[in-house]
Amino acid sequence: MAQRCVATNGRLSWHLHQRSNQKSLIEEGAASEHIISHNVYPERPTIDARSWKMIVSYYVERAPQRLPPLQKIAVAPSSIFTAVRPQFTLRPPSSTFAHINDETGDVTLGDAVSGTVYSLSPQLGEVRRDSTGETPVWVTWQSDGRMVAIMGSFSPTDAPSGRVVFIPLDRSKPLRTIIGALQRPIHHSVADLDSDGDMDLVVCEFGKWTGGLSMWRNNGATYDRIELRSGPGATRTEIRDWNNDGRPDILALFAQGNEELVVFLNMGTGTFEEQNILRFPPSWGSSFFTVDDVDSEFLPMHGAYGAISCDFDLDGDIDIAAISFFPDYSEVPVRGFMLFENTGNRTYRANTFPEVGSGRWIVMDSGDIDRNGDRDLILGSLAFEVPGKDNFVQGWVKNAMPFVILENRTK
Ligand SMILES: [Ca+2]
Ligand SMILES: [Ca+2]
Ligand SMILES: [Ca+2]
Ligand SMILES: [Ca+2]
Repeated sequence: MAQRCVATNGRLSWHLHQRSNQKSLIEEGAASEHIISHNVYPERPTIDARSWKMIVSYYVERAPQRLPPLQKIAVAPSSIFTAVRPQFTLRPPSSTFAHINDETGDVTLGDAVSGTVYSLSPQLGEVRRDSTGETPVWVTWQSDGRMVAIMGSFSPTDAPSGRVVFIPLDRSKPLRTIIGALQRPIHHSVADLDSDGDMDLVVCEFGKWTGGLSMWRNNGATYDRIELRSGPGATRTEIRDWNNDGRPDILALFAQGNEELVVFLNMGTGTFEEQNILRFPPSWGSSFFTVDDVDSEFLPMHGAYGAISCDFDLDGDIDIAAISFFPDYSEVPVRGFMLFENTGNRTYRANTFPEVGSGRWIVMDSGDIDRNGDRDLILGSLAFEVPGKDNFVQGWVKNAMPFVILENRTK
């Protein structure tokens, strides 16, 4: 891992030493303004070639030839969850979110290839579809409709081609853009941050080399931007009153370059105080966080991509459901989903379901889809290349299964 990082940066540095190439690195169109104004590729090298070589050798000489193998834990078939395959199909499966509405059990699915938001009943029949443009990626429910973040471009770019839209429940009303010209927005949260009685937004613009995290203050007709942090990698936020002073604060994950968890404490009047909570090495590839009171050991899982903590088996302790988008595909069963069932004394039993290989799980949500008092799971699949294993992708495409429901058998 360390060697690969250094090699990648080495190429970048080499480019930076060829001044004539600076232009070729900058994306054309609207993205170039962002890249140039943020000085992503400086006109002149920021260090001399000799120093750069010394830095490279420092890391290469100390990097291990191989990463130490993860501790293996046995996986058993889950006695808690049973997989339910939906009749609803999409080919290829390219789910970008899969959401269970806690109040109703309704399912909302984002599909990258068709640029569509699908609404399904709790019985998984299609109720409606809304065309949104490229890659709807996050949804929140309001009383009269849904807010959806649209990335604008699935592929990395700095172009401001994303937006947040509102899809009214009333089908006679059209979909409307709430905030436009965003740099690959991948997440939004809704809360009344300025305590004036209306809902404001916090939008993560992941971007590529640039991007940012902003609060969007609701002024009635439009939203005014208050930038919290500029830079790429804003991934996810959770709004709660983290310091118990009565004002809602923003916990945010940044996952590009400076990987860290940061809290923005709400000082009122639209100002925030930024405090670092956790910082991770830039090679970790942070992708998700959730907050719960868990005394946990480190649970090994290659390519872990998302986790939900919840007492799934209703025995009074918190279990952890996790998905991996980059599992080891030579393993059977492939560890694309694991339920870490809490067995007390900080020990966990790892479960999965027999059909775990039938999708490449990229998104997950929990909710009580059958309204019987226990929490079920939905896993969304994206048929994405597995180097050297074409048969996997072909299988997923043929299967055309955009998601699976894991029905909780506790109740
Ligand atoms: Ca407000
Ligand atoms: Ca607070
Ligand atoms: Ca439990
Ligand atoms: Ca249930």
